[in-house]
Amino acid sequence: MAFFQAPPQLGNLYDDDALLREYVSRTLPAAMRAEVEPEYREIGALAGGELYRAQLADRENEPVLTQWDPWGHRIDHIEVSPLWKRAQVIAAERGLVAAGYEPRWGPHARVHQFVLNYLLNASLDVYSCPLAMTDGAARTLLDSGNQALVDHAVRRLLSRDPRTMWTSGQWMTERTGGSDVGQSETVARKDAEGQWRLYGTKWFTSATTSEMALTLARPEGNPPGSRGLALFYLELRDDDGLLRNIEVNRLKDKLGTRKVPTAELTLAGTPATLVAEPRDGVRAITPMLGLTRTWNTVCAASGMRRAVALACDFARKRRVFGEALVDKPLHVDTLAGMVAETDGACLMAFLLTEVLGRVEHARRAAGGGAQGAGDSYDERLLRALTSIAKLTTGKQAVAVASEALECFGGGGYIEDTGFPRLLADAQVLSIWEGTTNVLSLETLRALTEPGLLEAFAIEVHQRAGKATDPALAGAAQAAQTAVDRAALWAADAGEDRPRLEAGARRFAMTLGRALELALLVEHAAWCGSDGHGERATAAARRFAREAIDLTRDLDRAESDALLEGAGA
Ligand code: MFK
Repeated sequence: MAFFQAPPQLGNLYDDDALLREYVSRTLPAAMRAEVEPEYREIGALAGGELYRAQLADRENEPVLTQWDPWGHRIDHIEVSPLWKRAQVIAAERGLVAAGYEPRWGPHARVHQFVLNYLLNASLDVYSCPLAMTDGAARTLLDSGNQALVDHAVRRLLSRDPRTMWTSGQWMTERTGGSDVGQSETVARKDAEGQWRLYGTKWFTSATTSEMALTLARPEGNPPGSRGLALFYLELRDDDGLLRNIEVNRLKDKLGTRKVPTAELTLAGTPATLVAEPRDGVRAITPMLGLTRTWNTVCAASGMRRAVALACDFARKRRVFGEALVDKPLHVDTLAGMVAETDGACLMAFLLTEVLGRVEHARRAAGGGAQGAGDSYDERLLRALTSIAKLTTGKQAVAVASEALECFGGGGYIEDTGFPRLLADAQVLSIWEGTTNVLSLETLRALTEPGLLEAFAIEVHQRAGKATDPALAGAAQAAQTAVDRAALWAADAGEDRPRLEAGARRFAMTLGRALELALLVEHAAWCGSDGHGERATAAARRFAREAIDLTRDLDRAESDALLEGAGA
């Protein structure tokens, strides 16, 4: 009988995720757990079964832009994939954004929201993109103090009714680029009625099917640079459903995230509302940056878990050289490294959601917006942690997805298995919402505040210090030594800006990996005290064997020589 390879399958994504179940037990109060776990289990079954099958069946459906109707009218209609339409309904009904704002679970609201998203994300074809921006827009408007816009838009962004829920875009990137946003060329001008109108081109506008967007433009006469930009709110369509002086030039032909209708737009007098001051728009949109980077981190962890789950199931089914792959020592070694990286990324992602939840809960308790906040340790930690978590997990996600493709052999390189998408979709995670290098520099900036780096180091020491099992001692020590060396390097570099910048990525990545290792040790210590720590201890020990401390200075003259030889 001819041979046919059985493809890997997914089970219940909650029941099969030992780390997530342990994390939920460790972190959420028992009464809350009793209520939310049935939903996690239900969603785990949906995401690993019906939605995963729908995703494979939907593989070739991509968004389609129709610019003209049969009678010559410009319509710029974008039709999204069937799974995206379903995702829109699931997102509202499951509260994939709303759950983060509902006061019921107090400081745990964000953890709850992101457990839901972690479970669903990899089965919803990057619908996380509009959801992340929707979340970011809600936070930005709430922090802006613009009550009229809060009343008008935020309740729609946070609706649990698919008929009324809005999503939001975030339009920042122009032809001038997505990193140095201060170069933006879009101009804001008031018309005769005093209505602001925007003129310019937005080069990457993800999820152009959203109802509203937050965007940056320079009010005429303002100075150049980011201070002269202002933050604007706009609604894309009028009451007849027609775009308001917006032309969709084309959809972007991207490596991955193919289901996301990322477009290039011309704003030709688009009516818009000023969100806050007619300047300092970059500062005003930073809550959006924080939220989309948090989503990026959770989605990186979720994508890694998906890659590992498929690779592990494949290893059980695939037989080579007389044995299942899962019995081959070298393959086991490869998979184990992937699992340890994934566990570290997951704990980092959920730590970020914990801190975010605590910060927002404290703000709510203090009566609302961002004003008056910013002083607590959590608040100051959050900014640095957001960058460190995003840049660390973005790189891990690409590495694990790439390794997973290799685990499938040739099948990993064939589009209709669905596997190549794991890598193509992971690759964006280190590019959008701040590249690794931009976030490394942002980490330096966020940690220049007096005492914050020391506090970060204490955080790593305390978490790693929870290990009492001698089996964890080496891992704990590796985390503590790495963070200490990173802190020493920063102190030694002092005000030497070129040295700081050249080493910023190695510095930030060391902080990220040291914290992940400390979290793995802390988690293993908790699991051990609960009597089942073998798996978690193995994850910490395995992670510790990979590079944690990357801090070092490299010779600038040597780097220059290398670039010269390469034509730079
Ligand atoms: C699905 C489709 C996929 C398509 C492929 C993707 C292609 C790429 C798509 C994109 O391009 S997505 C857009 C991604 N872009 C970003 O995330 C922005 C990246 N750049 C940065 O993050 C820069 O650091 C930043 C734009 C913020 C630098 O801006 P500026 O012009 O140098 O301003 P500045 O002075 O650094 O910051 C302004 C204020 O914001 C300062 O506060 P003050 O006014 O009080 O001094 C900063 O401290 C504050 N700030 C900056 N970053 C912050 C922050 N505050 C809190 N958190 C932060 N992260």
